[in-house]
Amino acid sequence: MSNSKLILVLGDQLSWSNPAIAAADPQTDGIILAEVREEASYVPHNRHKMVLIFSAMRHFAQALRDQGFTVYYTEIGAGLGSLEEACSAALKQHPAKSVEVCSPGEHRLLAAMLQWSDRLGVPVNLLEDTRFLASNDDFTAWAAGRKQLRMEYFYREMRKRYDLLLDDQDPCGGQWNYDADNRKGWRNQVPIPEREDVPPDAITQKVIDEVLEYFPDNPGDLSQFRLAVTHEGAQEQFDWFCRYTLADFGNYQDALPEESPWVFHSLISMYLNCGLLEPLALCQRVEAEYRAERCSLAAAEGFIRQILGWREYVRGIYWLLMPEYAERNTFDARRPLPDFFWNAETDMRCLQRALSQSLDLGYAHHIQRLMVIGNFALLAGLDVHSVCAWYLAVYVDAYEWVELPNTSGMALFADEGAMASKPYAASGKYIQKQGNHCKQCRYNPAKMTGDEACPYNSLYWHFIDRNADLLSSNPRMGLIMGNWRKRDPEEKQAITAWADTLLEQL
Ligand code: FAD
Ligand code: DLZ
Repeated sequence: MSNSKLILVLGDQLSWSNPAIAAADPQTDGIILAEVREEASYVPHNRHKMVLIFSAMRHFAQALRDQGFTVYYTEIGAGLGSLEEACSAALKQHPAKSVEVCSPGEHRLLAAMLQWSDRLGVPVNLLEDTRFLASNDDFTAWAAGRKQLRMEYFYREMRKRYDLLLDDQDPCGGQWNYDADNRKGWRNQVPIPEREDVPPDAITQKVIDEVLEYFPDNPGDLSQFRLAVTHEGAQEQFDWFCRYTLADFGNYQDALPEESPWVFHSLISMYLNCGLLEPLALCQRVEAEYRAERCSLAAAEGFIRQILGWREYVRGIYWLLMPEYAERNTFDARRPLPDFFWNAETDMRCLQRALSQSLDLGYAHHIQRLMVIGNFALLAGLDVHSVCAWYLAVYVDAYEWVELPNTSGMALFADEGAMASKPYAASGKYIQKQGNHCKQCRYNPAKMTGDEACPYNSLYWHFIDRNADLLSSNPRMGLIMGNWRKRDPEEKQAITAWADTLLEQL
C-alpha cells in the first residue's frame, strides 16, 4: 500500500486551516470533496444553503488544484449517496494508507464516521477541529465542577485568553459586557445602508440551476441569491460590515424594523460556519476598528461577545451534552408545527415577516429567531423536535452544533436550563417596543382577548399558567409568577380561555 493519505473535506470545512488540509502533502495526498444525497436531504435544507455550500466547495476545489493537489470531486448530479461512498470510490482510484478528516459538526455524522474504519478497510482518523477558539477539552475543563454554566463567565476567560478588548488585564472601559447599551428599539433613527449584491459567477449559476432541478420543493427563492462563495468574497462582505454598519450594530442589535431583513447585522455566520472566514481574525479586526475610534466600545464588545462568547459557548454545550441533549423537553411541548411555518401565511405581521424572509432568503437576525419565531413556538408549546428540525432546515448558517443549543436551549428553554437561566418568553409589548411591525399589523398589542388582540399576549400568560409548577421554582421568574397569581381569577380565566381558542385554531 502507498504511503499517501486521502483527505475528506466536508462542505462546512472549506478552510486552509482545516487541520487535515494543513497537514497534507500535494505531492502524495489526494483530497475528496463530494456533493451527496444524504447530506443534502437529512432535512429539507434551504436552497440558499445548498447553493452556498456546493458553489463554495467547487471554488475551493479549484483553489486546492491550483495548489497542486489532486482533488476527487463529485457533483450533486452524479447521484452519489453518501460521504462514505465517496471515500470508498476515491480509495479505488487512489490507494491510501488512511483517510483523514477534520471532526464533523454534527453528532449524527460523527457516529457514522466512527464505523468507517471497519467498513472502508483503512484507518479513518478524525482530527480535532482547530478552527474554534475553545477545544472540546477546554470547555469540558471549564465546565467541570460548576453547578451552573453561564456564558458570561466563559466569555470573560476567553477575553483574557485571547487578549481581546483588554487594557492590561482589565476589560476596556471597566466593564466586561455592554449588553445594556445594545437594546434600542427601532424608530427609524438612522438610515439603514443598502447592501450590495454579489452577482453569481458562472460556477454559482450552474449550481443554482442544478439545485433548482434536484430540489424543486425545498424552501429558498434563488432569484434572490446574493451570497459570497469564496474566502475573498466573504472577506469583502465582512469589510463592508466594518465600514458601513458596525458602528450602529451595537445600538440596534435587538431592533425589529419593517424596513430591512438585515438591519445593521454582519451577515457572516454562513461564512464562518463553512470555513470561509476565521473567528479570531474577525474579533481582532473589530477591536482594531474600536481602537481607531471608528466604532464605540459597546459596538465592538457586542460583536466580539457574539463570536468569542456565544458562538464558542453553544458549541461547547453541544459537544458536552450530546447525544442526550437532543432528547430534552423541559415543558413536554408536543403541539404540531402549524403550516404557516412552511408558507408564512399568518396575519401576525412580525411573525409573517420573520418567517417569509427565513424561508425565502435563509436568513433572519437573532431577535427574529429568538423573540419572534422562537418566542411564538415557546408560548404555543410547539413540539421541540419539529421546531429544531425546522430551524436546521431553513437557515443558511444552520448546523446542529450551533442550531440545537440556540433553539432547544435558548429559544425553547427545553434543555432544562443548561443554556439560559430563564425562558426568553415575552408578550406582544416587547415586540412593539423593539420595532415598528405592530403599526402594520391587524392585531393590537394593547389588547389581551378578542379578535383584535395580539396573540402573543394571551399565549404568554397561557404559557405562564400551564407551566406554573416548573416556573415557580425559578427565582428569576418570581415577579412574573407573583403578578399572575395576584390577578383576578375571572380575568385569568378569560385570558387562558382565549389562548385555548387560538391554540385550537393553529
Ligand atoms: P450578527 O448579529 O451580526 O452576529 C455576529 C456573529 O456572532 C454571527 O455571525 C454569529 O457567528 C455569532 N453569533 C451571534 N449570536 C450567536 C449565537 N447565539 N450562537 C452562535 N453564534 C452567534 N447561528 C448560527 O450560526 N447558526 C444557526 O443555526 C443558528 N440558529 C439559531 C437559532 C435560534 C433559535 C437562535 C435564537 C439563534 C440562532 N443562531 C444561529 C444565532 C444567531 O441568531 C445567528 O448567528 C445570527 O443571527 C447570524 O446572523 P449575523 O451573521 O448577521 O449575526
Ligand atoms: C449542509 C451540507 C449539504 C447540504 N451538503 C453537503 C454535501 O453534499 N457534502 C458535504 O460534504 N457536506 C454537505 N453539507 C455539510 C454537512 O452536512 C456537514 O459537514 C455536516 O452536517 C457536519 O457539520
